[in-house]
Amino acid sequence: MAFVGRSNQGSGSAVSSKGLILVLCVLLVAQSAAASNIVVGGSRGWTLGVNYNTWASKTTVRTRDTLVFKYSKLLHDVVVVTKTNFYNCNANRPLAKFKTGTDFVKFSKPGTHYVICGVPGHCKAGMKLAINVRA
Ligand SMILES: [Cu+2]
Repeated sequence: MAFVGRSNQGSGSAVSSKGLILVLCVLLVAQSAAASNIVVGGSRGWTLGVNYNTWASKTTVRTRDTLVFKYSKLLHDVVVVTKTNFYNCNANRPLAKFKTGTDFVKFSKPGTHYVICGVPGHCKAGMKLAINVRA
């Protein structure tokens, strides 16, 4: 009697292990296909003193993802610009502009997109992000 009891218990836990592995596989597939909110600069956010070239080189962004710019709206803003205006740090002709302090920016076209801070001096000091967005 005692032996039969253990045997049943053993086969029961083997079934739930397989079930667990199946659930984990489904979760991994779902996660890789899902859209993500990606916080620019990670825990540092959008601010002075962060190297956004380094951050961008370590970050994969896809067209389904949303970039989140987190910053103090008293100190900074977010200006989407052309390539030329990016290299010149010219925020006068924005393609888009945000200033809430938590801005959600989605680039629906693949390619390199350019974002700078429009506060005078900040772009030249390094608050500029060129991000390659993949399809
Ligand atoms: Cu700024």
